[in-house]
Amino acid sequence: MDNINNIGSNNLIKLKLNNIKKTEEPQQTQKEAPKSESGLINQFLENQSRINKPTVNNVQKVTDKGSAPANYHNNMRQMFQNNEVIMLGIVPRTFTAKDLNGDEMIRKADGEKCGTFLSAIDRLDEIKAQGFNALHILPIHPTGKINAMGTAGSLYAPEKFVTDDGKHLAIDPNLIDKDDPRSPDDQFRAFINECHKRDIKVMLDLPSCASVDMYNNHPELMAIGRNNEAKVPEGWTDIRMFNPWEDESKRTLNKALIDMHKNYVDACIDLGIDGIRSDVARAKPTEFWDIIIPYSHQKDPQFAWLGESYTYECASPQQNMPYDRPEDSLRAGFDSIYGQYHIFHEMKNAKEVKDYVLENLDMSHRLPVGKSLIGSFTTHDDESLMMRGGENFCKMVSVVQATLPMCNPYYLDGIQSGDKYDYQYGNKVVKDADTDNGKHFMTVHKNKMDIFNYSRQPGGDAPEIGQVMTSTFNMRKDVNELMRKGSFIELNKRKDKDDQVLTFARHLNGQTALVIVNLNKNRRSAAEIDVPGIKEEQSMKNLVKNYGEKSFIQVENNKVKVDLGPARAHVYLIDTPNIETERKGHVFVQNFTKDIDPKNPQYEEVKGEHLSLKK
Ligand SMILES: [Ca+2]
Repeated sequence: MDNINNIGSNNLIKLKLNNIKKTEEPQQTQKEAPKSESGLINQFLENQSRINKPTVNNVQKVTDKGSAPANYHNNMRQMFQNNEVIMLGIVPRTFTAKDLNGDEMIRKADGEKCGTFLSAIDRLDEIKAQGFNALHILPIHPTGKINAMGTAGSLYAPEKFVTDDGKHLAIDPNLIDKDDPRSPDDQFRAFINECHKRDIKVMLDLPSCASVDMYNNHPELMAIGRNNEAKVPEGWTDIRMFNPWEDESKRTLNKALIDMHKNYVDACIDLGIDGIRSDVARAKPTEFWDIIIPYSHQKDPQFAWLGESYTYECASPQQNMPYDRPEDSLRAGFDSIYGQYHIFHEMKNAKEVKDYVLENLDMSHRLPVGKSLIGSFTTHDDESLMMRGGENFCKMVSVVQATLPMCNPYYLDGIQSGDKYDYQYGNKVVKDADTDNGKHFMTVHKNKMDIFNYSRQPGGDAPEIGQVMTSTFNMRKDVNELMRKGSFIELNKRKDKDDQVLTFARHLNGQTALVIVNLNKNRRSAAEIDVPGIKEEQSMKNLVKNYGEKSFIQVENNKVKVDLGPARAHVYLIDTPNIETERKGHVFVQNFTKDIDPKNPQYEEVKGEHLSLKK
């Protein structure tokens, strides 16, 4: 644990507080050797031994690398239903890119290589040791060259989705190692197999639109406006909308587009892919997903679906793009959606965060069991979390997304060490490019992960973010199902006039975690929190790694007084077995029990013994 006090000795608050013996480890004699601690230590040692151990591949014959794992079976849907997914978003062409001259771009002329499926295997032990159990692989298709963004073309402007015979995924040739005799399918499959050997699930990104090249080659798939014009999603000149309809007035679907997506699903399942992340799910109607998702389940009942669907996207309508309907997406078969955590940094106070959590829990009771969100705090469509509050803010978000109900933690590669996605080549003109835009312009979106160019491997210079992150993942394992299935309990607080202290408890089977977060990135925040049942002398086990400016936490009977460092977040295991009874009316649960027919959703209040729903 990092208990270094960073506050200067002239800090009067600190001196005053020190005088009354407050500490970050709440006062307690560490008399018991808590099981949780030994669990954490064991996990740490296990991780270390995993890192230090020569990888299995070193002693295997070369040909074993990429071989199929024994007895693998997909359970990714179930993982979403249990909030078990811990996901990392990666771009294969940058994931292991080798930038030799430090200009952050990859140029073949400089002897540099972008990442391939086979080279990506080299980072899987690192990803596993960090605690991830699933990858979101951003699109892997060859990119269109007409109107292309960047020198490599946008990942979301595919030239094709499947090969011309419809039997295989169309794979970007840059991701294939030309010195390896295996076919593109077999190289991708080797990577997937190596993920599965490490219990890492593989979810592939299905783009929502086509490149201009594809639009020209496949008019039967494409949306055409009243005046015979292409439909272009606002702000994206390099892509074109598909036409999901044969006849929209009769709600009959475009068979050619359905067939292409069925082929896509078949090819994914054939490769061993565990699920699909559907880009801009609302670009197709729910009737479309109502066919494609059940189709996938005929072949693999555990094939998982993550929809890029937001709660309030309709607040900012986009030309040529239908409104977002997250509940309908979940009803149509998506297991999980993005939700709204990408605007977490704009939420002004604890009430806004809590209201959003309760809104989702409430929604879950109108849906089949176990529908969830991912912790979409930073995705490739957003600025780096580093720009939204810096290193300690990233760490705070790690703790928040590991403790919120209904939330499967999600990271974008590079955030683990604080990548600002600030590329020195950004928006400059270069001489050589794969694209046909005539400008060779290295488009980047400021402080967003580069999805347009051959770019360096993601990563920053703040590795401590990853340490805090991994400690939160270990915590989730260590407290069994508490963070995944426990109730969410609102707590009363006082003396926090700007409402900057987000605090709640999670409870399951007699086990309680107390979560205390200072949402303020720049200032300390203090509060008195009512925690019914907590005792002055009781043990409070710190569950996540400390960081940043020190907090002071004092436990009294039924009360915890806190003075928190900027962006500090704490999680303590406490002994309050009756907290749900004592907070009756303020206890909320996700729907894990009542399966609601998605075709005939009816809201019914759940009247559990100690549970109540927000009305
Ligand atoms: Ca370079």
